Amino acid sequence: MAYEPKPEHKFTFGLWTVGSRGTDPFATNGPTRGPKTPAELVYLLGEVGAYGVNFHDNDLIPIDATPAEAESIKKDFRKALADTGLVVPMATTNLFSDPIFKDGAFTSNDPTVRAYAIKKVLNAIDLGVEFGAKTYVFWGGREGTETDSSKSAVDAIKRTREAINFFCEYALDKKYDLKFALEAKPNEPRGDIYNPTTGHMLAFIATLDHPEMVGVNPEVAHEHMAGINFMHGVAQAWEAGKLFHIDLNDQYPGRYDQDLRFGSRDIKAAFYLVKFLEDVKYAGSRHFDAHAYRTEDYEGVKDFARGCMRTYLILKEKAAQFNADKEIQSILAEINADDGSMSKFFGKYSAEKAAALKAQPFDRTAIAQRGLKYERLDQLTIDLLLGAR
Ligand code: GLT
Ligand code: MN
Ligand code: MN
Repeated sequence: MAYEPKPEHKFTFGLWTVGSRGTDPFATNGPTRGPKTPAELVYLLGEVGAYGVNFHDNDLIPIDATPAEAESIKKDFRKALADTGLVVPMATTNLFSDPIFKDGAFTSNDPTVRAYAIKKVLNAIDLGVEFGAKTYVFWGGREGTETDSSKSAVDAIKRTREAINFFCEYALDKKYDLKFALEAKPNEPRGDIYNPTTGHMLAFIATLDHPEMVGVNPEVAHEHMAGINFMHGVAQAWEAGKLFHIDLNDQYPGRYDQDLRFGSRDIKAAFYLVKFLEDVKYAGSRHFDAHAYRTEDYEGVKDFARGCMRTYLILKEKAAQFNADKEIQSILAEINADDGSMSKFFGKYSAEKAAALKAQPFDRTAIAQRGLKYERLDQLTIDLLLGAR
């Protein structure tokens, strides 16, 4: 079967993604899909061919479950994993749904909220590790403000740093084989969220006690909400050795957080992203953090999940086609031509090099007049994506 998902593709979904019941802030009379248990969602993911399933603590165990209820849910979930062969590569904590987090978790002004949040994460880490998670995500959905009269933005960063440092030490103390991935978002549900982009997160990570344990989990929609080029941020994270996880979906800029099916809005951006991940041989999960339209029943949810994986695989094939296309590659070779005459000016600084460079004449006008063939290159890419090539 063409574009069939296989375990080696590492396609994963969150319980909260295929488990989304088609609600939104205006759906006050209720969702359009009935509830499914975590185990039922694992069977659904097994049916569509996913490799793994990720969860928040409370996707699996409701926040007010009794210990006996928790045990029985875990038992059913474990059986579903064994029956389907699905794995749990990533886990995370819900620090945003409960009203206690209305003004943040790690960044709340209330020390009892901050302490509760840290306790909740410690338990959630144990739960994730129990099911084999090797990556632990932090998305600070409520870590922000509507009014900046309320909080110190510097204290917010300091408190977040202290919390992440604490979790790193906890994982080391427990000898967990775990790394952490920080996920940025500019706004929603808060008016503004701290550390709003992947770039902010990368800068923040460098200030931690154990920066080697912490990377990023960039999400397509979140960077598109910020109006920036997602692939560029992913490339920067990759180059810094910090691309620990990735959340794939889609999003129209300037709108609410849509979490659309991967590649359903900006095919060109999705293509460059898949091409990047495949070219650099990114080995982590391809996690789809998206959900089906409110219009769908669970058959539609399967269509949605299959569609995410299918589009990824089609774009992967297109990336290979791009790399093998003689005309595209000859333009790229021409653009990147280098006769070596400038090599003596690059690399490590020396006083001689600087002096030689200052003495070197450049025909600025002639250089600027050279056409770069990017129109042709882009149209060839469009032809390829539209199947006209
Ligand atoms: C929530 C959010 C996502 C995060 C999840 C992890 S939860 O659905 O919209 O972007 O990745 O906490
Ligand atoms: Mn996400
Ligand atoms: Mn999102």
